[in-house]
This record gives sequence, structure tokens and C-alpha cells, in this order.
Amino acid sequence: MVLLGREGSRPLSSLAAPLENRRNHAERTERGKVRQTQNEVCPVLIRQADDIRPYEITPKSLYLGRRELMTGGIAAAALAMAPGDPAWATALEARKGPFSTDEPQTRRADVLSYNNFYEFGSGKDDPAANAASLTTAPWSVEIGGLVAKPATYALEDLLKPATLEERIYRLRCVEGWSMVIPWIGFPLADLISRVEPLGSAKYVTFETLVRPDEMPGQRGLFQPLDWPYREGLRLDEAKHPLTILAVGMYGETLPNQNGAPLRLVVPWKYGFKSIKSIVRIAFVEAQPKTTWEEMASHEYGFYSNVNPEVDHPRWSQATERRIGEGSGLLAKRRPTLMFNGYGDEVAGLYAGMDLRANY
Ligand SMILES: Nc1nc2c(c(=O)[nH]1)N[C@H]1C(S)=C(S)[C@@H](COP(=O)(O)O)O[C@H]1N2
Ligand SMILES: [Mo]
Repeated sequence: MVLLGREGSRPLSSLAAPLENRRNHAERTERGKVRQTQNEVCPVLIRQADDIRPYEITPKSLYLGRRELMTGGIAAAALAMAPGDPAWATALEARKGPFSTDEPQTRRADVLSYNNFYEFGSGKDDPAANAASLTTAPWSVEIGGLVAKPATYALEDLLKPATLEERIYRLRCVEGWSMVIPWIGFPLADLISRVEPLGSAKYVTFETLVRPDEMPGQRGLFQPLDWPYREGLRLDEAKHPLTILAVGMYGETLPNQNGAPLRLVVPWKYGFKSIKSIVRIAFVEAQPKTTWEEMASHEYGFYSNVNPEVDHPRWSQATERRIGEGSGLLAKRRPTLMFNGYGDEVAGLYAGMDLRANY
């Protein structure tokens, strides 16, 4: 059985060898070929791998053809392509949204290759290696439970009324590492108001796709989790303006390994709350059971707010390693901030609550 582990601890140590230590790692090019990037060895190559966007190196005719497909706007862009495959990433236009940090962004190549997405394997590089097999178009999301307007939306219809924003957020994984990611998405609150939750709705639940044919982590004898991956938020957390549904990052549609075509991002909570590749959303009365809580409830609670004062039973949460700031003996640790630095915005949600009991 595989459990989330502190970086470098068993059983994940073999899986979670810091990316920066790997001299070569593969990145798919726009033609689907695998390109080796020489990390650390050649800074010039790093630049190239990082800075060239697929739409810059795609033959212009193809690129223009794609742009024409986008004339219907963002929604059309998202549906026209297989949104998650970096080879087919489509540029997304988004206005600058609120709450963005001006801290340096994590290298795009790291965010695309150091992942947790157990449906594709429990190693950090498994999602990048395996997620290209996921088909993300067509995609629909079923929204039900305690709402006046239940609906199954095709992704393009779900996105039609959305105004996309860029939100540059810190992401803090419960394992003790963090990143700064420029998401593109829209407030979950906008979708919630569309479906009109009933007064009895107190929580929102989310489920990821189950498709063993395309998700190797869901095949075979030993599966680390009970699928579908499930998450949940209290309704007021779900409606908080920091909470977004993301469809892109770094100016493009989401790569599959990062949760294409639609994922949750809740920046003040540990990363596992930010569920990927969502197919179902429901409004319920009682606090739902979530995947990691069911797996090990003494280690992973429902709330899972980032909290440097409440340690994981197997490791401290007081500090974290920002991906890109050194690894191994050179690893620089920085202090973890209460609510991942979003306390001014969200502390009020938990007024009067014992955050040690409600971890
Ligand atoms: N469906 C699903 N969602 C998931 C996970 C997963 O394994 N399956 N892993 C979570 C964890 S532990 C983290 S830290 C983030 C990582 O997001 P990223 O790979 O885009 O950085 O996704 C979260 N969402
Ligand atoms: Mo995580």
C-alpha cells in the first residue's frame, strides 16, 4: 500500500527522488516526440525547454488553424483540442485575477514533471510519463445533489459563461514541498450560483474520472487508493473567492498530468484537496468522506488547511522545500505559513474552531 510520505521518507523515497537530481528527463515536444532536457548540465537548454511554448514552435499554418478554431472564445478553444496533452496545448487568454503572489513562479518544466496523480501511478514522474493516454474531449461534468438546477454540462457549456482569470498561487503539498503556479480558471462560486444550491446543502463533493483503460494506476492487483478519487469542501469554503476551477496554467490549457481538463485549486489547503480531472460535483448535507481521509484518517483530515503548527504524525509541517530552490544536501527549507499565507483571506472561515482537532 502506498501512502503519501514526507519527501525522502519511506515508502516514497524511491519514487520521490527530487527532480532536480535527475540529469535527464523527458518532455514531450509538440510533435509528440520525447525531448531530453539536460537539467543543470546546460543552462541554455533549460531555457529552451522552458521558454518555448508549443504555440511558438508549431508551424505557423497549424497554429493559425488552431487560432481560427478558437474564434468562439475560450470555451471553443478548450473543446477544440485534446486539452491536456502538452503537445496540443492551446493558448488561453485570461485577464489578471485577484490574490496573485508576485513570488517567482516555479519552472513550467518542473510543474509538468513532478506530480501527484495516483490514477497514473504513485511516482512523481509517472503522471508525466503516463497521462498522455487520457482523452479529455469530449468531457462532461455531472452536477447534482441538493441543487435547484442539477445538470450534466459538456465542458464547453460549463465554460461558456466563465471569464478566465490568471491566479498565481502557492501550492503546498502535505509531503513538505511547494510550488508557485500561474493557474488559469474561474471562481467555483460562479458555477455554484448557477446551479442554485438548496438551503440544506452544507458541503460540496468532487470526483475524478475512473477510466482504467487510460489510467494505469487504476489497473492491476495493487491499487493505492479506492477510486474514484474523492474530495470535498464546506459550502462556504467552496464559495470563497480564492477557490477556483482551473482549466489552464502558464497561459495554456492544463496538461493531463496536472488535471486536465478541469480541476479544483484551493490554495490555503494541502495540495491533495485540489482534485484533478473532475467529472462529478454534488451538494450534500453531511460532511463527506474524502479519499485520503478514508485511507488514513489520523494522518489526513477533512479540513487539511496548511498549518505549520499541526504536524503530520510522521513529519513536521513547520517548513517546506520550494521546488527549484535546491535539493538533497543543498535543499533550502523555508517556513510554512499558516493557511499557506492566505490567512488574511480565510482565517475567518474557521473562527472559533479548534484547528488541531479539525486538521
Ligand atoms: N484525482 C487526483 N487529484 C489529485 C491527486 C491525485 O492523486 N488524484 N493528487 C493531489 C496532490 S497530493 C497534489 S500535491 C496535487 C498536485 O497537483 P500538480 O501535480 O498539478 O502540482 O494534486 C492533487 N490532486
Ligand atoms: Mo500533495
